[in-house]
Formats: sequence, C-alpha cells, structure tokens
Amino acid sequence: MKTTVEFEKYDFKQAIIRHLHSTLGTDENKANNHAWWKATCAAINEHVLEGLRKTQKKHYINDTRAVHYFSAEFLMGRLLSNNMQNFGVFDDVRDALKALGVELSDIMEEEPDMALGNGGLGRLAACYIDSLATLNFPAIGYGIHYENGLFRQEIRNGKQIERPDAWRDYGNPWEICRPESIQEISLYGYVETKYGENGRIQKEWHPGSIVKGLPWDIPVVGYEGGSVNVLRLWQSQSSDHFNWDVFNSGGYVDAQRENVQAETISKVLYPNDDTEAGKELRLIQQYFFCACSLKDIIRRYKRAHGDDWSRFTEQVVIQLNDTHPAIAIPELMRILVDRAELDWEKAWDICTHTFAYTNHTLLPEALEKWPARMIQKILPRHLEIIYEINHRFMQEVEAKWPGNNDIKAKLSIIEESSEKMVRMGNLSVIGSFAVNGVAELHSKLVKENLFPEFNELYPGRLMNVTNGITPRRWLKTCNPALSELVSDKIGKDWPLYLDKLQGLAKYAEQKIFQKQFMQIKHKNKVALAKEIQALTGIKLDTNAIFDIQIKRLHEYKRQHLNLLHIMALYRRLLENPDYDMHPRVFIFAAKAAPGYKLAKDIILAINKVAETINSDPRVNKKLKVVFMPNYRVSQAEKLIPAADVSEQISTAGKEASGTGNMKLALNGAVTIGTLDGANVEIAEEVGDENIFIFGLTIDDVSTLWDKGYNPYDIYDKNKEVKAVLDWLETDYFTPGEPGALLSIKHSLLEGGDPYLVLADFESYSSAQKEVDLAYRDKQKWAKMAILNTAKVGKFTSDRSIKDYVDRIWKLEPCITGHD
Ligand code: 26Q
Repeated sequence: MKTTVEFEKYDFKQAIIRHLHSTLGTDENKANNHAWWKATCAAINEHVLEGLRKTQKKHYINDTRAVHYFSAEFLMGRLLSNNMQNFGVFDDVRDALKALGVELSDIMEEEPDMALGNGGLGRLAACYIDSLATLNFPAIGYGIHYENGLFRQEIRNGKQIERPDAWRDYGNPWEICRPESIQEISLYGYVETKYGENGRIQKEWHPGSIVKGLPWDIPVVGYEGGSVNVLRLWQSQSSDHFNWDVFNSGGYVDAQRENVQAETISKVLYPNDDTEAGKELRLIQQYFFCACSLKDIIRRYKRAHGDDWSRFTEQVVIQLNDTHPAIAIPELMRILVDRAELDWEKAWDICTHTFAYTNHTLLPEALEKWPARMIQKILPRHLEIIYEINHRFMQEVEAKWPGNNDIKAKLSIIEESSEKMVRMGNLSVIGSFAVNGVAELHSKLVKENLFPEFNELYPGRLMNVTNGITPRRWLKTCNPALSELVSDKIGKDWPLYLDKLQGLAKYAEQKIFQKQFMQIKHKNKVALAKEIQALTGIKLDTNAIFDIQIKRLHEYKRQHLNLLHIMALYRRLLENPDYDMHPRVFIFAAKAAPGYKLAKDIILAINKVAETINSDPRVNKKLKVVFMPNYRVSQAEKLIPAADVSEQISTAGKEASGTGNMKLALNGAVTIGTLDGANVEIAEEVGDENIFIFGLTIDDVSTLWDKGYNPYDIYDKNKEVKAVLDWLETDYFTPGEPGALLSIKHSLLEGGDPYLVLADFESYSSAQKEVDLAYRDKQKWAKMAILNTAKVGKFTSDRSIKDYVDRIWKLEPCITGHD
C-alpha cells in the first residue's frame, strides 16, 4: 500500500536523542519524563508534518470538494500514542526508548489531554476527523483554541471542586501557529442603510470593535497511510490597528483593557453540556469561530475561483455540529449579500446548499435560543438578516398552511415571548439542506416529535446518521492485548474494516478462546485496580464484576438510579450477610456542570455512599463503590478495557445516542441499558441474549405521563425504594450532617421524579439480578462478552463518515501517496 510517510530507514532512537539535544536543549542524563515525551513527540512530528505537507499539496492541486466540520468542541485527548499507532510505529518507538532506558508508557502519562470539549458531542467530532483522515476524505475541522479546556475535577470531602485546565502551560508539541492566516472579525456597532447607483439597497455594518483570529493547526493523522488532515482552532487576539487611535492618544490603559476583552473570547470552554442561558460571551465565541472559519474557507475558494460564486456549493459543504455554529448561516448570507452583492435569492440558494446540521438533543431546555436584543447588540446586521430569512420563510409556511397561525408561531425562527428569542434550531433546519439525528430512534423522534412540520414542508431533509467511534483509539490503542488476540484470529485489518470482527463469533463458545479473552479482561482489570488504588487508596477484588458508568453527570443519565440500587444491595447485605451475590465493584466517573446543583449533589452522594460501604467490613468483601475523579478521554481509555458491565440507563427518549455504550461493548463489556439512543441498535446487533434491556420504553414513558405519574405510589408500595430514600435523609452516610443528601430524595418525590427513576427501579433491580447470575456462569459470560466485541462493527466512525459522505457530503476520496 502506498503510504503518506516513509519509515523504513528511520532511526527513532537517533531522532529522539537529536531532538533532546537540539529541540529541547537537554541530554539523556538530565532529561526527565517530560523532556523525553517532548523529544518523542518531536520525532513523530517530523513525519506528521511531512504527511501534512503532502496531503495539503494534493488537495490544493486537485482542488477537491471538502467538508468543513464546524464544532465548538473537539475532545481530542492525547495524541502521541494515537499518532504512533496510526503511523504503525508504536512498537518501534517503544523499543527505541527502551534501548535508551525509558519506558514509553511512563512518558505517555506526561501528555495533558486536549480537553476542548464537554462530552459526547466533542468526542464525536474528534472521532469523525480521525475517520475522515483515515478514509482520505478532504476535510477540515474548525473550532476554538480555548486557553482553558474543560475544568479539572478534584473531589474534596466528596464534593466536586473545579480547577482550571491549563493544558498548554508547558507548550503543546502538536499545534502549529499560522500567523499568515490571521482573520479579522467585527462585533457590535450599527448598520447604515445606503442606496447604490442602481437603486439597490446596500447595508453597511459599522462595527464597534474588531477582533483578530489567529489559527492554530492540529494535524490529524489518518490510520496506516491515510491523509494528514487539519483541525484549525482559532485564538482571539486584540486587533492592533483598531486600538491604534486609543493608543496614540495616550490611552495605554484603555488599549490594554480592549486587549483583555478581545482575548477573553477564546479563554475558556463553557463547562455546560446543555445550555448556558443568555451568556453574551458564549454567543461571541460562536460567532468568532464561525466568522473566522468562513473567511478562511472563502479565501481558499477565491484563490481558485476568484469572484465567481457559481461553483461554491460544489466545493464547500459545512457541517454544523449542533446549533452552536448556526450563526454561520446569517454570516454567510451577510458576506454574499452585503459584500459580494449577490441577490438575496441567489445568496440563499448558496447557503441552503452549503450547510447541513446535526441535532444532538431533544431536551427542550437544551435547544439553543438567544435573546433578539443580545444579537441586536453584538451582531446588528445578523439580526436584520435573520428577520429577513424568517419573513420569507413565513411566506412559505403561509403557502403550505394558509391562515394557520399556530404553525407559524411554532416554526418561526423568532419566539414571540415577552423577551423575543431567536431559535437556533429552527434557523438551522431552514438554512440547511440536510438535518440529521444521531441514532435511528433519535432521528425518528426528531422527525415525529421535534420537527414534524419541517419534515412535511421539506420532505427528505430530515434523516439519520447513527454515531460511531474510532476503533483505532477505542480498541487498538486503548486495549493492545485484546487487539493482538483479535488480530491473531481474524487478521490485522479489522481497524479499517470493523465488520470483520464478526469473524470472532465462531470462537465465542470455544473454551481456549474464551479463556484467552477473559484473561485479557482480567489483566485489564488488574491494571485498572492498580490505577484506582494509586489514585483513591481503594483496594479492589479483581474477581469482582467491574460495573462501570462513565459519562457526564445528568439527571436523565440517571447515575442516581445506579446509586439507589447500590444502596439497596448494601441494605440486602446488611439484613442478610449471606445474601447471594457475586462480588461487584461499581465504578463511576463523571463531571457535573459547575452550576448544576442536583448533579453535584449526586456526585456527593456517590462519594459518601462509597466511603461508607468501602469501610464497612460487613459488606466490603462483596461490594465496593469507586468514584474516579477527573473523568477525561485518557481516563476513559483505562476504564473501558476493564469493564465487565456497561451502564447505559438513561430515561427512554432522552439520550440522543450515546457513544460510550459503543466503546464499552467493543471492548467486551455487556450492557445493562434502556431502549434509548443507540442502545436500541446495539441490542439489534448483539442480539437480545447478549444485552440486559430493562425499563420503560418511549411508548411506556408517554403513556405513563399521560395517565399521570405519582412517584409516591412507588415510594409507598415498594419497601426497598422507601427504605433507601429514607436512608438518604438520615446522617448514616454523612455523619453529623443529616440531610446533606436530601435534595435527591426531594427531586424524586416532591420534585415529581421527572426522569422516572423510581418508575424504572424495580425493572433495573431485576435486570441487575440477571447480570449477577449470568456472570457466575463463566462460560456463558465469556460468550456474551466475546459476542459483544464481535457484533458491534457497525459502530465504527468510518461507517458513520461513509453515511455522511453518501447521504449528505457527496465527497470523493483524495489519496495522498508519494509526491
Ligand atoms: C450550548 C450553549 C451554551 C453552553 C453550552 C452549550 C452546549 C455544550 C455542549 C450544549 C450541548 C453540549 C453537548 C452536548 C452533547 O454532548 N450531546 C451528546 O452528543 C452525543 C454525540 O451525538 C450523543 O451521543 C449524546 O447522546 C448527546 O447527549
């Protein structure tokens, strides 16, 4: 196979030493792990940059159509091991370092995670750019170069404390600063209406402030000779010339203040994974990266096509990762109408053939809305454009449903509440040629519940692309032992053709293979147990079931359902020391949005229950609870290979897809889950006998709400539920502090239990009993675990990307190869 980069005669040992000397100014005797890490990155980077140059040259010469993935988040994690694996040089580098007396696994721990995202949506973007590079599709990721990524979580007295994440403090070896591609963008000010010679109305935006966007490129290395694409992240800076006047008139301090304001834009990632109501800075962030990225795209387009806009939509497709970049739609209209002086109709035609939008949530509180007044202040011209888009759209609605004002009010981009709001979801559907949900069930609900009228008005626009994960990071790199076993059985090319994992199914009942598979799982559990002991002091029995729930903390994800069940097990063990259960370790890891009180209380409750149980000699041989602080990509890579059970227990209809569910199943964990998000498709793939499905379905959920749900009915009827909820109210888990965990009980009773935790408790509890029984049958469990790995090939992000390409992007691969 032709590869982008040649390694045959490359001497890593020599290169690493060379970089230790000439890049880092140190030597083998003085170097600490950090220096070794940097020198190793520098050696790898020689190849990264060579691949990047070749890929860019090829794209330039071929002038190919490309996808531009706009996302406020890219949760990249660490890149050294990933880049080495994708180049296929991991073992060579490990051996080279070994010869120098250095352990690769130690120096990899030096790398800070690039945590420029909150959770699923940000990690999805990272998996997608991996697949795009691997499959040689011309693509560029566009986002924000946050100075501080998602906060670091510390746990003190059981409580979450947020600390800043200074991921670049000692430099980031992977990023390339591109001052030659700086862009300037405008904010604030007012709009002047002018009349051109031909009587055409011209709008001129006189900005109140100008900000510079400085791009940093992160090379994205495709697997085994794929392309090296780029992720381009914008850092905000004050614009020199705009401050010049202030500066000259002696306003040094004022000028510095403007600097601070401009530089604030890319300072910090918002740590919310739903919405942050009405925060001006968040809107500015969104506009900032969209405007910079559009200018960048248009600069590149014009280099090839000048002022001829007729081929723009052939060359450019822009994917909006949720509504966060939706402001790009009126921004492109502004450029086309005000700057390029195209007719509105022509401009709108270009726009609606350029954008496609991915929806990631149905939760009404998570659908983005911005006060019109705020847009007016920050982006006055964009508000006018949004009104014009809406005005014309309302005429379409009138033509389709004459006189129907209810539908108009519902579909309007403008919500006419006391404070006028701009609905970014509606704007995105109207301004895009394709809208997709992220799992079959979710896309169905998008069509039938969220946007049914849009689906009627624009048949075919709403569709599904089921999420996926990159098997390079989420199996090959994070679980090398299992990867090797798999390669021995089915050959080495499964990371590119994940459906080949099906080939393992025929060994699912073979004793030797079961033993090999489960031995690897056990080794991974031992490694995790060691990590957990080092981090938390908790000692684990690695023969226990490792039951793992790792994801953002949210009521709808129901970590508290898991916790109530743990308390119930604890209670059963106290009441009956011989209560028959296989030893189990429940492991949680989760960050809560800093302002989400109940989520933080659930973290506190998990930690307090964990402390109590772990130090109770009556039960702690059979039951342990661990809360791993500071959940992040690199931690997920250690947890996932060691999981026996994967907890995917959201209220049906609430989790759009989930992607952790796929990662865990791929690594041979068996899911206990509801029929929600991609769990439905995982169940279809692995078969009902290889997954533990429980709980209300979406239909059950709506029936239950329709007939009236009263959580007190369950509290009064189910003794165990009553007992554990009442237990929370005492000071049993929080000595001297009764009531510290009361908010959870309160939300489940007086609060009306909005996520039906109590309604699903009994069903969850019996499913957990089945898990316990199944695990005790070693062969049965091994078979289930193997079949999970064997049957989840569908969930490779390569398949997702091919779906996007076929259904939406219509790209051709551009093979890089040699010069
Ligand atoms: C918006 C406005 C202001 C501040 C923050 C936000 C914001 C930030 C992040 C809103 C949402 C997010 C992230 C959402 C997210 O991660 N959604 C998840 O997306 C995954 C990938 O499709 C799905 O698998 C999950 O089901 C979905 O919850």
